[in-house]
Parts: sequence; C-alpha cells; structure tokens
Amino acid sequence: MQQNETIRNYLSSKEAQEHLGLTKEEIKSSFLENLFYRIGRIPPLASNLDLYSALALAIRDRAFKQFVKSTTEIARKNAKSVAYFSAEYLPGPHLGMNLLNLGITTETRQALEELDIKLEDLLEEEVEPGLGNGGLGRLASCYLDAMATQGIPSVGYGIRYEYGIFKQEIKDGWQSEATDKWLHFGNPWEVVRPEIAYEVKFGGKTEHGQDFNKELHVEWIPDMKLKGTAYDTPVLGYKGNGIIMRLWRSEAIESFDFSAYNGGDYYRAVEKKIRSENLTKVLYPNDENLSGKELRLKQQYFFVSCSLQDILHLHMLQNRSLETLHEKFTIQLNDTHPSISVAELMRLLVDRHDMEWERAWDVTRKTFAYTNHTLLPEALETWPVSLLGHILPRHLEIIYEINSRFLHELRDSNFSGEQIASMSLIDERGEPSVRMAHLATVGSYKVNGVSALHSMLLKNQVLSDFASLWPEKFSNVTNGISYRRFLAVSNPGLSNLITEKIGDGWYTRLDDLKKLENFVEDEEFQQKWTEVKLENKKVLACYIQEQTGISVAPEMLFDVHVKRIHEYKRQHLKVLHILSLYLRIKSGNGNEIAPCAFIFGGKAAPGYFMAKRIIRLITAVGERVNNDPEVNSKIKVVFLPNFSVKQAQKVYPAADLSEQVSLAGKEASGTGNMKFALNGALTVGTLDGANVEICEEVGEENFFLFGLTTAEVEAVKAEGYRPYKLYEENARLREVLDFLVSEELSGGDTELFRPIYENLLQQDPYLLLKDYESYINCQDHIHEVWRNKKEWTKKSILNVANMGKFSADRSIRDYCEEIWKVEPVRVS
Ligand code: GLS
Repeated sequence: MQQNETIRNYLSSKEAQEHLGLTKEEIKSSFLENLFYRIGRIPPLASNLDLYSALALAIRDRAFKQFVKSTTEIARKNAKSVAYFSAEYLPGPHLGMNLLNLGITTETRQALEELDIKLEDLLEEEVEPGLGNGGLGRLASCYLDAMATQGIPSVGYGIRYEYGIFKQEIKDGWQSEATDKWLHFGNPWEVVRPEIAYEVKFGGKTEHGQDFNKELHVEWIPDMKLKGTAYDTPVLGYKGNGIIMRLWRSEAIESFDFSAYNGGDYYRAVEKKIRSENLTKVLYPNDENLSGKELRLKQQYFFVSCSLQDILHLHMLQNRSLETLHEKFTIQLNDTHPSISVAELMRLLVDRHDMEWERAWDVTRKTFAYTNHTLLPEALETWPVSLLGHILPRHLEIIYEINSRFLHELRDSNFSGEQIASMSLIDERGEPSVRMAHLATVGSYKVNGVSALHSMLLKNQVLSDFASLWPEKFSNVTNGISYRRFLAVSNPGLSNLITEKIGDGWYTRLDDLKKLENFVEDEEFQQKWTEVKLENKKVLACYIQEQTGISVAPEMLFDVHVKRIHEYKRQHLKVLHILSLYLRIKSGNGNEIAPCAFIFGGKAAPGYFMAKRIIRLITAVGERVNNDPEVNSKIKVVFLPNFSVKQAQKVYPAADLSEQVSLAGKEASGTGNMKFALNGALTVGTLDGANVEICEEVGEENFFLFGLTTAEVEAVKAEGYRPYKLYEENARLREVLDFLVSEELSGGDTELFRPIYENLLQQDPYLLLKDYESYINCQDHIHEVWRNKKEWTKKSILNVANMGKFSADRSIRDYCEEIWKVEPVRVS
C-alpha cells in the first residue's frame, strides 16, 4: 500500500504528467540511447534488426508508462476489471500499431529520416508472435486493442508458446511445416517478471481428511510441480489507456536438481527443468479440431491456474474478501480451452481458502462468462475421464460434485431422463468423458455466440436444453475487428482518402464511416478510390512475384480466398469454379470472363489429410493454368505461403472480391469477411455466420449472395442427400469433377485427387455439389458487374461506409453493457 502511494504521488507529479516523450527530438534521442546502451551499436554499424529493436524498445517504454498510469488510476478507483482468458493470441506486428496509438507515426518517420533510416524498412523487420491458429486468436487480440482504447480495466491472460503456429512452406506443391522461431532474435516488446510466478501441480492423488477444526479438508498430493512465470507485453489503446497481455511460461521450480547433481547424475539433474519447460514449448496447430492430447490439457490447466492465482492475489492485495471476487473481476472464457477454470477456481476457493462449497459456487458462477466459437461437433472439447483424473485428480472430483448437484437440480425441474443424460457434464456413451462446453455453461453467468445466426443455433440446437433452463443466460455478441490495425495501419492509402473526406473521427467512432455515403456519386472521389485500390494491388502483385514467382497483372480482378484450410470453408468450391472457367476458355467460350487472379492463402492442420490435399489441388490447378498460354492471360492462380497477420495486412487492402463461401450454419462468425469489406472488397458469400449481418448492413444489392440457407441445408440432409445424383444430372458439373481425376490436371497421377473426388461424389458433407450451380451463376454475375467499373466502385464505397457495426469497439461495448457490467476508467 505504501508503495502504491509513492507511485501515485510520482504519477501525479509534474514530471510524470508532462508527456510521454513524443516529440520528434525525444523519439530520436531515445532511439539512439536504446541503440547504444541496450543494443550496443551505433547507427553506421547497426543492422536493420538492431535499428528495429532499438526503436521497439523506445516505443515499448512509452507504452509501459501508459500502462502504469492506467493501472494506478484503476487501483485508485477500485474499479472492476475484465480478465480475458484465451489460449491463443495473434497480436500481429506491434510497432506500426503502437506508433499509431501514440499518435507519433509522422514524428518517428521524420526522426529516423534525419538519421537516414526508413521507417518502412524497420517495420518489415518485425517477426510477429504467431500464438494462435486463426480467427479465434486474432479476435482475442482485436479485443485487447478495443478494451485498451476504451479504457476498460483489463488484462489478457494466455500462454507464451516458445514456438507458435508453424511456418508453412510449399514444396513440390505440398504444404510442409517448419518450426516458427519467433523468439530467435529476441522479443523487445515483452518484459519478464520473475517475481510474478505461481506454482502449478499435476497428477498424484487426493487425501480426504479433517483439519484442526474437524472440518472436512482435501489435500492434493501431486506427483509433479512446476511454476509459471509472467511475461508482460503492453497493449496500447488509440490515444488511450495501456493494458497488458500477460503470458505464462512454464519453468522448473528449481532449475537444477542438486541432489541428483551431487550424486553425479548430471542428466537427471537437468531433466526436470527440461520437462517443465516443455509444457509451453509449442502451440497445437489445430483450428476447430480437438486433438485430445494430454499436453494440450496440461497447457490449458497451466495457464488457467497461473492466471487465477494471479487474480486472487491482486484481489487480496487490495484487502478485499474473496467473497466479493465477482464484484471486482469478471473472467471471459474465450471458448472452452480455458474452461477447466471453473473447477480450478472452486479448488482454490474451497481447498486453499477454506470457503464453503455453496458460497464458492456462487462466487464462481458470478465470475465467469463463456463465449462459444464453434458448433462443429469435432471441435467441442471433451476429455476422457481417465485422462483428466490422471492429470488433475482433484478437479475430476470437483467436476463430479458440480455435476451431481446440477443433475439434482434438473431432476427437480422435471427434465426427462434423456435430457438429463444429454445435459450432464459427463458423457456416458462409450468411454466416459467430460464435456467442457457444459462445464463452462453451468459455471458461467452468461453464454454467448459470436454472430446472430451462430448464437441462435447455439440456443436452439447445441445448448438448447440449457437455454430452456436458463433463457436469460444466453446472448449474442457479434464479433468485431480492429479498424485501426486493418484499415488505418495496413491501408494508409484508403485510410488517408477517407480521412481527407470525413476527418479521422472514424478511428474511434465507427458510425462516422457512414458519412462516406455522401460521396458515393462524387466522380473525383470514385476515381481516387479506384486509384488507391490499384496502387494496393500493385504492391501485392510485387509481393506475389517475390514470394511465388508468379506474375499477376494489377488490373485483373483480385478474387481472394484466405483463411484456414478446412472442408467446411470450401476452398475446393472455389477450385471447381476455376476449373469450370479453365474448361470454358479451352473450349473457346470464355469471352465473358473478365481477367482474374485467384489468390489463396491459409494453413492446414498438419494432420488434416483432406485439407492438405486441397492445398495440393490448388497448386496443381495453378501449375496447369499459369503455364498455359491459351489461358494465362485470362486467369491466374496463386497460393501464397505462410498466411499471417503481417501478410494479411498486405492482402486485404488489395482484394476486389472476398470469398466467404462456407456452408451455411458452419462458420460461427468469420472475421476475415469483415476485414475485406472494410478495405472495399465486395463479398461473394453464403448466408453464414457474420455474412448475414454484413449483407444486412451493406444491402443485398452490394453483396453477392448465393447458396442454401441453414434451414435448407437441414432439409436437404433430412431428405437424404445424394451428391452422385447431381453429378449424373448436371453435365457441366460432371465435366469439372472428372477433370479432377484427369491425367491433364494431375500430371499423370490420376489417384492424386481421387480422395477429394470420391468424397464429393459419395458423401459431400459440406454440400459443394448442391451449391455449385448457384455459385457459378453468381460468379458470372460478378464478372458482369466488374465490367462496369463505376458501378463496382460505388458498391465498394458503400461497403466501407456501412461497416461501422463490425468494429471491435462496438463488440467490446456490447460485452461491457450486456455481460461484464464494467465501466471505463480513462487516462489522458
Ligand atoms: C472460430 C470460428 O471458426 C470463426 O468463425 C470465428 O470468427 C472465430 C472467432 O469467433 O472463432 N472458432 C474457432 O475455433 N476458430 C475460429 O476462427
């Protein structure tokens, strides 16, 4: 407390109030000091990496200062905070964002120019932390950005994976995976906090007995212990607060087993250290797929336990009783990955802090809120009871106790035996397993989906019995994205053009973009709009040439499909379309086709056979099309390796057409769809996830809609879907599908794409053949509209103008108002 007082006094002093050191001269001198004292270099001898690191350190210091100010103010106000629990984050490069948020991009550029250094070269140096698989991790980072901007007291908790998502390379047309060494050259953005470390236990057994007061007491005697150490990265808001992302790294409690060492067994002495550090070595590269691995469960428990211990510590530091925990903290579970939290908080409250079970349960249920991010059955996490009991014996007991009380409640509420079995936390069909989504639902005060459609399906299908029991628990928060990263930083051309017309209020007031509607008929504005897009396409064309050796003409329609490779996302539907165009051109019927570059990007989970084969299919089509002079002036096919946030920032600004073609009912929300539209791409999409709301906002006439609706998908499946019949009936479709297994496409190996072919003809679980005709017709229409440049540009402007709803700032406001009940605490 004494210390807090001193810090407060310092921060309110004139010295600290002055400023963050943001003038050109201050930035220059701080940059040079960092280069000299922390990197040990002078400019003439420094590499770009040295220069980048020095600049990053100078900026990080300013970001931390802002964080300290914010935290002090939050403590002073004794305000309620959000703890965001996410096993994944994809922050993207920090430097550009932090400069924007501090409002010093221009000053920094000028300071560096005076030293003959180009800011752009340093921005290129940054290696981003790939601590997530895709949309879910990126969403978490967009939300930290939005929380900081709006002054929401908050911390993002997660795991500091030493190796993030693998680096994708394309070798002979196939995906190959290399390790991601994002920490190889150090990480100037983080600060390690060795003093903030917590012990985490695994395995062993429990002993039930009585304590001194003859109260029942449970002792967990583990067979392994390690510690989690905090690594903090500041996250700045736009001209706003600073918060932190606190990631845990696993370490041995003692780095060296001295008894083993003294006995002469050096290897055993270091073994423990290595085993402990292994826990946070690597991110599981599966998006939306349960891998069921022991290490994954350990990772989840590890970060959750450290984070909860940290929260309890912070809470008690302010002399608060644990019974008021939910009044000062709300914890958002980003999907089921952190859902073991429910049992861990109960354990900490009951076993460690001697709280009565009922009281602890009340606090727990008022503390957590759970966001579901997928309806795919294979992605709904379950853990075999035997595995969970082996790793976390005390938690299994707690889960059984929660379940027994819950089932009791259900019996009293007249649920049928069948309903009770399907709601139970334990799935007894086959090998007994714990349903983590049920644990999260029972242990939370709110449950939400991530788009209107997804939340509706969650309520009416996947968790329908829970929704009938607790209707008020269920709500929707449609996802949102950071407009500052995905427009202001990554598309300066468009961003400046917009700001010239309507001012820069749109950085934080998203509805401001609506003002662009006033200029939709302004020919000069339209002209500038197309020029900006063309410039962005030139930049991307150069990048494509550099990365793949393929040249694409910037004037072509850039038709882009970037996201994780997954059958439900239907990259192969796009391939069928490309093949149909190819065959049309070859047969001399391609006049209506506008010159078009099909650009793909995305990673496949290393063990996902079909997804990897789809990548091979894309590269094979590319080899065929790009090398055929009869075709390649009309169409080109590119697979951009190693899609990442950094690469995405080059791709979205250059896209004309955004492909959002998942089967209706499968994509919970999608956020790429928002990033494209915000950059003026038009969408071709199904009525799935957030596409539905994007279409509503921008108007059906500015959106290329095709395909079955969710209800129609269900009806088709209920009738007994027979894809082979469609193959038989539709000659054009048959020709395209047969081409998949032709020697011409596969270079002689007709078996290469047979698994895809057979899958489509026999099962077609994602109804590609059913949606095919509608998709092809829609694409023909798109090419027609594209020819009318003016019309296209107007639609593009209207898309951007109507994207206000999809800002992460709006999502965070929804969370604050409807779920968290947390108020902003702003600092200047
Ligand atoms: C995902 C969904 O698949 C996406 O539709 C969604 O936009 C994202 C964020 O809510 O979450 N779920 C998941 O496991 N990975 C995702 O990207």
